[in-house]
Amino acid sequence: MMKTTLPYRLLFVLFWLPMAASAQNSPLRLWYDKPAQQWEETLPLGNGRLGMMPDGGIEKETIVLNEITLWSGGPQDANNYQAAAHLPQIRSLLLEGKNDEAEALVNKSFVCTGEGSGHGNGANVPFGCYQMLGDLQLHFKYEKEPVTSGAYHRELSLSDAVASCHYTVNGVTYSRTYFTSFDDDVSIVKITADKPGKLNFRISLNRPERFTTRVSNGELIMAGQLNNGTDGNGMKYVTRIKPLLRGGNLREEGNELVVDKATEVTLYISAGTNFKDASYEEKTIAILKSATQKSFDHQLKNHLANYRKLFDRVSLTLGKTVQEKLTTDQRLKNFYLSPDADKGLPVLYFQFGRYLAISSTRVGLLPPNLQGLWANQVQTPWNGDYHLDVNVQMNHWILGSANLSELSLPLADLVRGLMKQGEKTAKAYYNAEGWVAHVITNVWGYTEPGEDASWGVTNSGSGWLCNNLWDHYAFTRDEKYLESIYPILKGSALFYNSVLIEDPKTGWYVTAPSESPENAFYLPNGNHASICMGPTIDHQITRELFSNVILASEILHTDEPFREVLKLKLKRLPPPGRIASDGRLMEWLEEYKETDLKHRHVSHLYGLYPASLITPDATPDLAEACRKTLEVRGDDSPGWSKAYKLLFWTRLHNGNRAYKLLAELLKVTSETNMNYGAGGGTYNNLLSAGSPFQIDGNFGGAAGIAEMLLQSHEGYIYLLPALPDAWKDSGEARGLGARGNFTVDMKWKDGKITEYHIYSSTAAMVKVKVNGELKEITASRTFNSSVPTN
Ligand code: FUC
Repeated sequence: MMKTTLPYRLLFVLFWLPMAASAQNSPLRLWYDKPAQQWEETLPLGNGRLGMMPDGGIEKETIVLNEITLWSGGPQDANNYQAAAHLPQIRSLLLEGKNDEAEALVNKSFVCTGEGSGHGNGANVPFGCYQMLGDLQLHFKYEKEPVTSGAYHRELSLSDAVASCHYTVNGVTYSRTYFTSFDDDVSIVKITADKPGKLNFRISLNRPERFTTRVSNGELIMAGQLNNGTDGNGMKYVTRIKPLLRGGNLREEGNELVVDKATEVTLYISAGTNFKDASYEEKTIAILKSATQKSFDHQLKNHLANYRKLFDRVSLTLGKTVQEKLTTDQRLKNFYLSPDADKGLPVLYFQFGRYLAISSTRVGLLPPNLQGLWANQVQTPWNGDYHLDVNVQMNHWILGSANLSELSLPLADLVRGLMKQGEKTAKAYYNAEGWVAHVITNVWGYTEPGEDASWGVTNSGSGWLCNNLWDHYAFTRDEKYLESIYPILKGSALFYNSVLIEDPKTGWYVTAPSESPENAFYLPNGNHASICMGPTIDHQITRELFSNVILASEILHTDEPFREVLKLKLKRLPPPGRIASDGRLMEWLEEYKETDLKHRHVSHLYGLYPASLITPDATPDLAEACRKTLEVRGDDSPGWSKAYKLLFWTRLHNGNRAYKLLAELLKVTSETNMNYGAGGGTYNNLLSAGSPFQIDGNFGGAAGIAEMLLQSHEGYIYLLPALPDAWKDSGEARGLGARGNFTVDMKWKDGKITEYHIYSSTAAMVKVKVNGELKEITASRTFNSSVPTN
């Protein structure tokens, strides 16, 4: 007999239909009417391991390929085991206010041995760098001099994680479809002509160095070994390309494959490295075999299903826009001039952030690096590494609210991998317990200070990472996970517990030596220095870490004695913030004058974001000092810094200023030179510019948009805490994540919430601030609130 009652889930769907219909996103796509003119206009595709960026060229297409594990360098021990012997003297100099002399001594005796990061050019030193895998080049031959007609169209669909381009040459319409499959672990490019036999092209593979190519059995293979910085025998890699043809012939010519007179060609790209995987070569063969045995449609169907499981969790609409009829580069140009006219671009940018997160990391693999997964150079900027003084952390700030929290697990794995070396570093430099990492790390587990005191000795990198790891627990309340990261957090707390020294002037426990990331200050004698005692960020991070470890040990019923030690230490840390005579928040223990008033790092506001030590409600004076600090620092800076400032303003509940920062972040640029100052923005492909391209700005900016709509760091869920005037008319968000394992749907009109639903599979009661009123309600049981996107 047929059941007449509707299942529970379906009932919910019906109930939500009116809301779902209005929540339909406008097409979530980036699109252009010409091929990319520079790499920063090409479209990023990735499945968390393999990446590709096609430029859509008509006569020659270059597709930059990536593999997230491809690093030069190798494991090393760059600890200076004599460093700890100099620690007492460095500390005495700091206590005497002789920071310049302390810094000289740090440079001499307290940095790493060897070349460290190679001053950011570490490709050929043991630190190594993340590198591009290769350039896949397709040279198209048209029968006559190519004459284009009709429109050229190139796009990236965020709903599908598929890119495509179409154009017409000599009356034949050519189409290409590209995706990095979330089914079989291959990249795929399908090329078709709408008339039989009109595809003629050569396929070649290369990279700037360290490669050989060969063709064999209809496959093009590139292989090589990178430099490990010692004996030259570093990481090995292989890339295989197999074209499958409909019509026409495939020939081998030298080190290239040639397609003659085909109607459709599908290129399957399989690649791997021997990073933690001795059988990588066989795997690339097996994966290629599996992919080529499946039909293209089947592969695409599985790809879409797997990708959408993550992507479709959240939808957002901020109002109507006609701007999506324009190309994305034109929209970007317009947005800075009149952001209110395009309410769809922030939605696209937010969803692009979520797309980039899903595409650039994968559970069981590596977190996104400075460029996520995408690099077009051998010597990537700053080695494409993991910077621990804001950048890798910022890469993860979006995950909780974007309902993608599990994508922070690769960071937990990376951090776990730092502990062993970090324990050696803690002993070598500080004779301390626990583990530490400083400003930079790589896939090889680097924890030592960098090679220069001006930036390399910040020792809060590891504590900051731990606070990121905690955030995944805060969002999910997954106790198994908490148990798994507890040793990491405890090891980090052990380190800070054993290195803190008493500042005789105040009696507070502080770090020494350390620095406020990359910033410098003047001493009374006119010299400047970076090395200091107790920078604000260090004790904010330490406070947060100790509090988290105390809570974790209570939840896990463990380590009571250590918990008590930390509780006592907490009482002796400097307060979360102190206000200088000019009303700004103090960046250092002393009221130093910074050498650069507009410095890109605003590290001392860590307590405002990502931490919740400073809030307008609980600490209004400190919040006001943060506001003044931000005014003096100014808005113009590299992309990531603009994104950070956007986030700060959301926490100050100033939606309009956050919105202004969003427009700043989305200011179009094509600049690629390395920049530390003003002028960051966004490239035509929506990737963030420092410049050069750095993905942190994308993730930070997307996190900022979420934080304008929902915050959950104060023990309750705050709906619309920083809504800019421009978005007040109406809007709707579905599926946003909130701390406490909650999922939130909401709808607003004229700046007021008109409907909201909070779901949870574990928690029943939830506090929510809605339209100015704080109340406690019962959360519904979990419901997958994804809506179809078009
Ligand atoms: C930090 C920043 C720089 C750059 C680098 C990768 O050091 O100060 O601006 O983003 O990371």
